Amino acid sequence: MMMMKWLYSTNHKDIGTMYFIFGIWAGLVGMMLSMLIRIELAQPGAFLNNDQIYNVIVTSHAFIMIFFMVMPIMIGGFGNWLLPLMIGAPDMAFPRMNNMSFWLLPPSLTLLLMSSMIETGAGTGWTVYPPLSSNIAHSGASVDLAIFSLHLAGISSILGAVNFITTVINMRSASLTLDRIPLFVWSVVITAVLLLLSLPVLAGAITMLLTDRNLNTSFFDPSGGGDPILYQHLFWFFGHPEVYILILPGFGMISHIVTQESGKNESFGYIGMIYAMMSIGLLGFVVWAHHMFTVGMDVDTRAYFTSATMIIAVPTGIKVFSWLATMHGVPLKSSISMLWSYGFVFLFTMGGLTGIILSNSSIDVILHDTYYVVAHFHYVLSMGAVFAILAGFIQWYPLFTGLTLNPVWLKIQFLFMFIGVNLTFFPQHFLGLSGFPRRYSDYPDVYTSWNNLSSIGSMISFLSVLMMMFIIWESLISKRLAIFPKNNMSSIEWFQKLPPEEHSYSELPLLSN
Ligand code: HAS
Ligand code: CU
Repeated sequence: MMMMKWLYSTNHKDIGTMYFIFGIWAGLVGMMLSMLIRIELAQPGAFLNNDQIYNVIVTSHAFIMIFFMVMPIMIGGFGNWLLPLMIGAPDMAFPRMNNMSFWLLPPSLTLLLMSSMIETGAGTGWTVYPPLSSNIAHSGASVDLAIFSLHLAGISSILGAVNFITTVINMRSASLTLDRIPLFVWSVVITAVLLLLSLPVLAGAITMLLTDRNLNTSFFDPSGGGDPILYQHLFWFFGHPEVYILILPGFGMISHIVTQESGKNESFGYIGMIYAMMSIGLLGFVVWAHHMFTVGMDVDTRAYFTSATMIIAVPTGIKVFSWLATMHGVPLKSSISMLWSYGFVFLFTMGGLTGIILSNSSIDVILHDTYYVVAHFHYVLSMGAVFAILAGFIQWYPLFTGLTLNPVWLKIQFLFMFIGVNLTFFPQHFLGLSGFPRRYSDYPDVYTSWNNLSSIGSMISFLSVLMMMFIIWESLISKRLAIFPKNNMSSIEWFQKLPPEEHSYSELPLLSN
């Protein structure tokens, strides 16, 4: 039965495909929520007329984009599809656990959506800080459902992480020594280690919050000897590694695409790239309090977290300059996946530089909880992570489907999205610098112009996403088969003609680095 094929699937490609479909659907929901945010903020005065609802929308937007769009697509979609192929493994190490990782996500997303539909919703922000998230400011079951949602998503990711790590350790072909494993595979393994070490801490924090809310513990309640700052430490010990979880697989994909499209055999500084990702992963665990500079931290602790954070610019710089060096010396190529890669390198670096500015504790005391932070993380996410996803999707679409996308339309779509996201998020730097706070639904007149421009930008990005959906739909109905230049065959012919033992994916020009 057709339904059983998907429900019971143990095949890494089918599971990868399900992750893509799930992630794209969640991405559309997340985008709708973001449009509501930009409509509310397009001009002074109320649109929703309810600040709690506004905050619920902001909270679900973040949760959905992080846990149900970027992570499922990057790790679940690209990881499942590409990682076994790139290491010559027949499938993942634990195929049935792989099925469970995926199927935990729909119930998790359902719980999150339900939390918004009952009572007042969880208007806590994705950080879920007490006392706002405690049972006085958020009575009712909404926050509890959001916590359960995170529990399930966390279990899904931990199982996935175990699976990827085991697969790469046990199932790679004998010739793949550690210094030959493709960079995308390295990036997923490092991401998996980060997940494995950070998610249990989040699980602990939200479970303590759950018992504070329902069982009269007081981990985070000073009236019972607890401390709300403890929650912030636990959350950010997870939260900072999480932001690298969101970008590292993208780093891996960009390395492959840049190398491939520049016609080189390997990435510039391949070994350095591995050490850079390992350093970013390691350092990511010792910088968490740069999110908490305003809690009343002593000056030495501030100095430490500022310096440790800034050091991450070194390995990240190694990555940026290695991508540039990989592109160096050959004529600039304007294939679509390469356009997204140029965009990625440029705009991710912009977002990284504003991160360095925020890492200065004395500056952060001014900018914390303003739109400057919002601008920073949308440059590294909406233009870093999302650009990497689009680059990868376009690069490997022929492998996934055997079909081709219309390159002319894709180029126009890239232009729309490039203009849209920059128009949306660049003005947010100015808003932040002039003191416009995050998570507020209204503002005085002075902030109107930049907010209005930002909302117009978001409409342009919205249009570009509609264009992308049309381009994919057009490709699926017109069924133009992809031709692999090496043997001049379509992917279907290629599979049919070769005996299975010769299905070596290194034959595929699309994967050959
Ligand atoms: Fe960040 C807040 C600092 C990278 C995501 N970040 C966030 C939030 C998110 C996020 C989601 O220190 C908000 C969380 C919330 O809801 O409150 N971030 C950094 C730094 C880096 C960084 C230093 N962030 C990321 C990535 C993300 C991400 C990657 C997701 C994909 N971030 C912060 C800080 C806050 C913060 C503060 C808290 C703000 C607040 O008040 O709440 C680095 O990893 C970036 C390294 C990359 C580069 C660019 C390439 C490097 C080159 C080398 C030369 C550059 C040098 C620097 C030597 C630096 C090219 C020179 C400096 C100049 C300014 C010229
Ligand atoms: Cu951080």
